[in-house]
Amino acid sequence: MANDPDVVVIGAGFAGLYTIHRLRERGLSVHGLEAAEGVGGTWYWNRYPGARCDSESYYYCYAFSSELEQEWDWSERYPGQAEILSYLEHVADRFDLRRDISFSTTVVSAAHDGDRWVIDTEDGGRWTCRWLVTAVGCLSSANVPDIPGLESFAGEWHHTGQWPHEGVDVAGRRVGVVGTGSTGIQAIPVLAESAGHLTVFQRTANFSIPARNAALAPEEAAGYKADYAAIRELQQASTNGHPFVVSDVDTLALPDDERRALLERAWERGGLRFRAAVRDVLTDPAVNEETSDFLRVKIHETVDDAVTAEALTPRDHPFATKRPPIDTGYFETYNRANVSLVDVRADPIAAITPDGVRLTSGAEHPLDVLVFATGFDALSGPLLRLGIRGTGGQSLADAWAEGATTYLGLGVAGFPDLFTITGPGSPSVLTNMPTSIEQHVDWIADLLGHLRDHDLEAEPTPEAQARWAEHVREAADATLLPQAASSWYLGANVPGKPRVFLPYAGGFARYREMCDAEAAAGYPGFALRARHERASA
Ligand code: NA7
Repeated sequence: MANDPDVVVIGAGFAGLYTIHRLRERGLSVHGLEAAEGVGGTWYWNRYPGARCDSESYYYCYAFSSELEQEWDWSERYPGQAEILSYLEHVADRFDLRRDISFSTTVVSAAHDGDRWVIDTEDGGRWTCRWLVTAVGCLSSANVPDIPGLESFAGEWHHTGQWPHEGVDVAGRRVGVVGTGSTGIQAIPVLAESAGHLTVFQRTANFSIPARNAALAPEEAAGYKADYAAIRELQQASTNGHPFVVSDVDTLALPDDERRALLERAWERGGLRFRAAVRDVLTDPAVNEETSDFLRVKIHETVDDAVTAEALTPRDHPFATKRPPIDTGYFETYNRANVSLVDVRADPIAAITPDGVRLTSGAEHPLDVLVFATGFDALSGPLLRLGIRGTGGQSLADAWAEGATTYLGLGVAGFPDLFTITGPGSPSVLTNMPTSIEQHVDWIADLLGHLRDHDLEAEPTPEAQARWAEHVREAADATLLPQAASSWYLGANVPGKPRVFLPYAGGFARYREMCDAEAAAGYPGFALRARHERASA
């Protein structure tokens, strides 16, 4: 039947593309709905200057096809946005995925009618399916601050996650950037190179580690290709889905000079491996404080002006309790004559005027271009805007009024036959995303196979969901992560959003084992009902 596949998958980024491929292999009919004009998800939208992945290219990619691993050549240690987008376009073509995707198709509602999902799209289309899989990403709902007067701004403004395809001409112009998360830290050095003047509006000073990005030498790339079996094994056994192990050295037991040398070596190596080099950095306050201090000194050594250096030095949260950015020349950028820093925690933005930004003190900052690097309504935001309604017409927004809860991050009680790839309560943003995505999609594919073979529908039980929510909270509380009051992990960046720690902090390998155990035990956390029972009820 037209517009009635077995499965509708929303989104055509890393998650949606693999879902289509994997479910087809399972013999299911599947169709993708994608708001963008092309594939790519995050890498379709985030085209801001400097957009780059913080995972290394040789493992920020799919593992499901060894042919794909061997044929694709990455050019840099950290892949840039355009290169990742080309990779995903290649995957879409190579596995002939586009024929089952409707592009420029935005979902406005998805309701379970007791037997099937009915999905309506903005262009008036309607799709029905037995199983609905969301592949909408964790960071796809842009958070544009509600600042009075924005509509009056005479210049141009953009959120980094909705960057114009044709680019933005900043040459010689007065540019303002609001936000110093991973995105701002990537964009600021690149914008500073061509802007006439760049003003950074910083609310929270951030730690950042040098990425040490470089071209990937052919012999290094060949080495990874030869070693993929071992690399993938390491990823599967890891805490964060990265192919490196967390150090087992007890840093506090080391003499001062050796401890210092360990941190210096990690700093020189750079990237997210820095965190893995320091055991217990996220669980032991003393280890964290030592590491945070090391990084604070680095900022003061890098930034010439002492007042600016201190303003850039984070003192309100332990290192890595907010997502730790990695950078190329971020702190150095503040030594340029055309860059200035404004502390908007001390003097908050009061309004946007036709000319620029006005602070609470009355200070004016005239601008031609205003860039919001202000992040996303993370994890739950992309799901809530789909207008999902489950049993009895209950909306997902109502179900999550006190905060997003799921079972394993994969499904929600009251929403039968809905599966959420990298949903709230899964390791997701604390891991290398393609690794978590493949694990989720494979698990969902197995469950759908089981449901099809036995003509069942599935929905998490409220009890299993409550237990999982408690476990997610405990896993976060066992770390220092909840100490960052302004973290988007907690929903703190979006006014009015319930404060619930959203990702699962218990580690990827442990999580994968729990998912496998759930499947091996016959899915005890799910109510599995014969479909005819509901139909005749
Ligand atoms: P983030 O990490 O949420 O960073 C957003 C930044 O914007 C952060 O510095 C915020 O300060 C700041 N912000 C947000 N709203 C405001 C307002 N109203 N006024 C001033 N400053 C504001 O988003 P990113 O895009 O950088 O990174 C998201 C993830 O994408 C990243 O971690 C990677 O996983 C990829 P705050 O810290 O909230 O005080």
